[in-house]
Amino acid sequence: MKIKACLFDLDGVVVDTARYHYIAWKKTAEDLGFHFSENDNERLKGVSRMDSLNILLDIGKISLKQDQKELLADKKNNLYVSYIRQMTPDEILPGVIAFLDELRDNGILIALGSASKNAMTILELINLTRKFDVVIDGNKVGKAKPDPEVFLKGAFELGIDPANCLVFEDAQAGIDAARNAGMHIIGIGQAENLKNADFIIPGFENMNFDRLQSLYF
Ligand code: B16
Ligand code: MG
Repeated sequence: MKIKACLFDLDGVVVDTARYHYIAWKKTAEDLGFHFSENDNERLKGVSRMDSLNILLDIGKISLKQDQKELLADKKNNLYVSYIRQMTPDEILPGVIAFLDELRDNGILIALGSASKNAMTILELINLTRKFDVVIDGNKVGKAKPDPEVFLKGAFELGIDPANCLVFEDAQAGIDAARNAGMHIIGIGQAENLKNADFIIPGFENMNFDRLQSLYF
């Protein structure tokens, strides 16, 4: 059997937290005196908090010292956390719960591999923590995607060879990270935005264990 574990990204795969990130970054940019568009926000998907701030400052053509950047990143995060505090299980993307349950019923191990330092808070709020055997988030890794660390740690903690792991990712940085980890990859979203995945699906509504078997087993 080729696939023994599935690793899920969080933002854009399990839930759509990108919109909360966007309003918090938009406010941060406006406080600095420039506009930050939804299109600009696409560049931040899957990217760590500090790397996101660096991209934002680059767009606004602003240069700041490290300590100022840390204060700004904290401020943005406080705003973001105030938004996600209202999240409920209704925000889990369609088909996700059924697919996770089917994987478990078929003996496939499940991990979360997210760049977010807020991943545990989000999983608790949407009542999904217990569906994951292992959670690797932004607090557990030193190197951001596209470095493979987040997924390699997940595979290691599950005790599964990376070659038997399948990653679900919505961001190019995450697909590159999974590829760098030597794993199989299904991209979530539009093919034109995602390069180098094995397959692309729009979401989990039509995804099930039979389809997975037909693709990989
Ligand atoms: P935080 P993922 C990523 O989540 C988001 O896509 C990205 O926009 C965000 O900057 C990053 O988490 C860090 O999030 O500020 O909460 O630590 O897609 O890797 O689940
Ligand atoms: Mg993502």
